[in-house]
Amino acid sequence: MIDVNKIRADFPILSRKVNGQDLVYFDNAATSQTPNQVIEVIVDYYSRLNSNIHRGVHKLSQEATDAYETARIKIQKHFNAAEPYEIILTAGTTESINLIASGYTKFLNPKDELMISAMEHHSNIVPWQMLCEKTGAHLKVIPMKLDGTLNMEAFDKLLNSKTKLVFVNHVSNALGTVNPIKEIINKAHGYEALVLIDGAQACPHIKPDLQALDVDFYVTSAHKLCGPTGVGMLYGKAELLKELPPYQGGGEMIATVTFEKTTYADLPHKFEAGTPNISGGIAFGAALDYMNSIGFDTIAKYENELLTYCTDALKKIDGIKIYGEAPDKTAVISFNVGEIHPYDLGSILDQLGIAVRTGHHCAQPVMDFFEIPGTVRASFSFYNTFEEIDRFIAGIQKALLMLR
Ligand code: C6P
Repeated sequence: MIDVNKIRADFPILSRKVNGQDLVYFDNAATSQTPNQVIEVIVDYYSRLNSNIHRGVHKLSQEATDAYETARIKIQKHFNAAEPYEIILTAGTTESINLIASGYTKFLNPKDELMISAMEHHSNIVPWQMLCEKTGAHLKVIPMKLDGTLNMEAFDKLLNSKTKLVFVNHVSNALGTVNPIKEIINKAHGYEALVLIDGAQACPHIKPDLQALDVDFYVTSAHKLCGPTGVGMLYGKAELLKELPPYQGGGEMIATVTFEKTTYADLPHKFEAGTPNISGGIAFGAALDYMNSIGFDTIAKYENELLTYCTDALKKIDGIKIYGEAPDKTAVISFNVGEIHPYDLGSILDQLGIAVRTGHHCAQPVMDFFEIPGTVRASFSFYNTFEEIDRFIAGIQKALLMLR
């Protein structure tokens, strides 16, 4: 059982007022809020440890390095990666994907095919289009169905011996659909294709076991799971990461440098050029500790209750259309009411202190599929309450009186 009042006390932002009202924060899929336990780690870092890592003989540098590398081990253990050096700390999901896309430039040719799904975030579309432009490889798209699930029969037909890489999100940010990634990975491996899973929207709700999944690459951002912005993870199987060239050149990623030749550092440092987001990495570890102290099963169960409660209430509203009704969904509801523009509804909700996201959610192909300009998206976290959903529903009713 979740003690939501106790949990809410950990999040200072949840007690602030917005437009004179108590904040209702339903934009968790864009970024989650940060508990004191994570904020304190960042303050502690700048108050006690601030120094550069992996470089200094002095005490501060050693302590900061220890804290950073301890965080890497926490991340490794959380995701059940085989080795800490399979965890590359990046600026987030977007950078992790670009790192892989840049690395595969030298391995692809015009005969090769890459595959994405129809429900990807732009971060898992554009880097692959850029890679295809550079290499002449072809990008294929796994279509989706009207309920917001992937068309797996079409996936089976698209897969072939030319398929080299498959990129699919674990959970769709626009629809909340949980995709059958284990099945996708197994089928792709049957054709010796590698799989990258975009876990940005899954990790706040699901604890993936990367070795059990046998996934080749898995990426996520700390800010979606109670951590800070500007830090995230690229997991890759060691043998795959070793054969990829570095993404950026600079300090920390080298073994030796002369004007004639540079040799590169071992994993993970080969992919971590320059001074990283040190406090962010340490706080990423603290955020995982925090979420694990509540427990991912507890989180998923409670969020699912919020999702069902809100979906049932929304369905009673005249003219509502919910996009994405997959049987397996995280706590995300995308919807429109009649012809009302999502921006208008979102703006009135904001006046009432209720934060939702409106627009295409960086997933324009999903909007094109449903032939709409955008949706209103409410996304819940384990610190949200049923009372907040009641206020949200009342807010929509009030907005409809003004807009209809
Ligand atoms: N989606 C949303 O409101 P970054 O910005 O690198 O931390 O994450 C990018 C990203 C990649 N994949 C998926 C599935 C995502 O949902 C996101 C971020 C936010 O839906 C902000 S656009």
